[in-house]
Amino acid sequence: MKKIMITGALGQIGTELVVKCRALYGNENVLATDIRKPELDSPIMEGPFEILDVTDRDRMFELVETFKVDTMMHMAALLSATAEKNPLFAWDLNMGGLMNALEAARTYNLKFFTPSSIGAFGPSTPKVNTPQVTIQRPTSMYGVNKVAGELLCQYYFDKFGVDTRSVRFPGLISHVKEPGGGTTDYAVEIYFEAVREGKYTSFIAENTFMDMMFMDDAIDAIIKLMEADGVKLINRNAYNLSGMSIEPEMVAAAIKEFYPNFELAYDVDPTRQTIADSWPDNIDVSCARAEWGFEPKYDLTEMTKVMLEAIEHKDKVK
Ligand code: AKB
Repeated sequence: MKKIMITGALGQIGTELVVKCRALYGNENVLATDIRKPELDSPIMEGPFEILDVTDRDRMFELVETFKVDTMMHMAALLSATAEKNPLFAWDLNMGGLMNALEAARTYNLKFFTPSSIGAFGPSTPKVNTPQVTIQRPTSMYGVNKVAGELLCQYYFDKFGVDTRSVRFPGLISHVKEPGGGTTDYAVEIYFEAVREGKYTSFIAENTFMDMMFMDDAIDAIIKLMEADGVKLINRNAYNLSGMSIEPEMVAAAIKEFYPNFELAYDVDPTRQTIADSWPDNIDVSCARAEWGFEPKYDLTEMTKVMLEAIEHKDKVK
């Protein structure tokens, strides 16, 4: 990975992935792209940035050529709840963007990463210890996009020899950038509201278990997978990943260790609850561990401490 292009650079994952890649490979070697322009004081502006609508294939190819890209990390996508509100737009953006990025990878011989999700599973998938290879019949548009995306990536690997790699991300928890439009977003909002309001109303019901992971572990996993020996990657599209399986009461209990008066209430959103109910409670990550050494560092307690401290600090320097 010498010249990396990242799409969706201003998104929840992209924001931190750009910074980490620049620290590892050099500021000038990581081209950040997004449909929106970053704020002038954004860390994204510390290296090359270009506007890119991922559905514009000519512009994407032009940037790959001009920047002499050898690795594409395609992060631009709509998340599950937003996709469910506008399924046609989700199909056009999620699938159109992915096809363009895969075509760029085929044409210019790029190494390729794009994330799949626990959203690629559905109600008929085994809910507990969900295997790497199992039934994938999702019932959300986002899930349909993710399954199609996994298959497309595998197709480009088998048919054209493109070095595609992917992971099924769980909900990702970060204090740097809040997510937008995901089903797992409650697990981020709860920390911000705990610090700012001392209470939180969850749109996901009590006892709804979903897999989650701290963003640092997610970014490390992307780098580790991309640097791994390709010969060992049997399940390259896409690996189950998780750092913890949690439900709202567990997060509240962890927060109460630091904020004893924290209060959790519920006002369940039917759309997001239906999606959450269709996803696994916890997935089996043994293939990622065995094939490329996936090893998340953060559990709920450690993550809670870091999240609360970071948000407190952020608010103080504002
Ligand atoms: C979402 O909730 O849509 C995402 C995901 C699990 O893919 N965070």
